[in-house]
Amino acid sequence: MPVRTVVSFSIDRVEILDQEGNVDEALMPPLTPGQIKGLYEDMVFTRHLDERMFKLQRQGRLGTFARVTGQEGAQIGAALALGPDDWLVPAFRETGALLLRGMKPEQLLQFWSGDERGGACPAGSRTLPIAIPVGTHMLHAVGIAWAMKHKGERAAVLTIFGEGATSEGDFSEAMNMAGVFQAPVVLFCQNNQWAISVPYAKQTASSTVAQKALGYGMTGVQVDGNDVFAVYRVTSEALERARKGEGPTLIEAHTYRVSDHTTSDDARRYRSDEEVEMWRQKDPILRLALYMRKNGMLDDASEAAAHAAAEEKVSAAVTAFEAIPAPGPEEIFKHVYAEITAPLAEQRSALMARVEKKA
Ligand SMILES: Cc1ncc(C[n+]2csc(CCOP(=O)(O)OP(=O)(O)O)c2C)c(N)n1
Repeated sequence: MPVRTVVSFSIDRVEILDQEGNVDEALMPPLTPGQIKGLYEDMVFTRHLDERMFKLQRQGRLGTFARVTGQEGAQIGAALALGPDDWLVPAFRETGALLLRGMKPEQLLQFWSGDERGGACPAGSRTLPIAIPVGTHMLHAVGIAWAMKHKGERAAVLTIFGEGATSEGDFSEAMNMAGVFQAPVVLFCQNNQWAISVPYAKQTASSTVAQKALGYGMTGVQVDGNDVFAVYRVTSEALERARKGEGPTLIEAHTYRVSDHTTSDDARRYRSDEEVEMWRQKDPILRLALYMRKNGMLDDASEAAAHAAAEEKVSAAVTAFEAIPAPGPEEIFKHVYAEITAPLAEQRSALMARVEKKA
């Protein structure tokens, strides 16, 4: 019998906005100038907050956190595609997406200062808390999506994770469940090239993350993650397919982690300055600003005003964060179980007795 090809595949990569600020008009999503301005302001604010958080951490006023500089286009473009009935299930590097979902910046600062009360879901928004364990939340996302399918809700789930998370067993389980049960979920991988010090080439032998979708019977697409228009378009289309019952999608947003992995890392020990500089040229905010300038939406004065407004908003958030009264020691027993277990209740009593004795 002759050998036949039973499957062959190709993966699309979507790009709309280039490094010079030009767009492919045929693919440009229908965003108004007001929406584009809003998008720009959100990205600028996220960058300013990230930079201030870094300074606060170095001053000992904030704990270890994962920076987002360079990834604003990917996560804000994706979150912008969510509707009010959709869910966001984030990992730990999603500052921009969380802000877009209504999380107050002071609450984010509270979380990264180690105060668990800051981990609460933003009120009125279908958004799960930050997930520090790599990859576990992808399963929660598929579970929510599957439940929504059972309930007949016309909404979808967006979950964001890094390419390192695709090496976890959880990724395979989530992808398999999503494919088999046609769950209305969009699995959004921010492939930022590095999982701490592990480069993409040592993470997987697959030439793209997107092609992994095919093994699970779902659509896979790669997008330029530093092109906010392309990310918004691809994510909007994937979410709409999911809402219509047309199944899940794996999106690979090709981007770069410009900063260290976290404030506890020094990326200069494992990657070159040239590589970082090359990606700085692809900066998502710079690119959007060039487009806006070409189209009469931005000039020197409005650019400076946007940065000044962002800085002011950041300062207000820091003031609000530092005015939050510190949590009491009993707080460490909360936020894990809805009802405290007997052994934990015993430990809490013992701790509180010691605290009172010392006081
Ligand atoms: C289950 C688990 N294993 C290990 C870690 C330690 N850890 C934190 S982030 C990280 C790398 C994650 O890389 P990636 O998924 O690509 O996301 P990125 O940090 O690049 O955004 C590791 C190994 C963890 N938090 N959870």
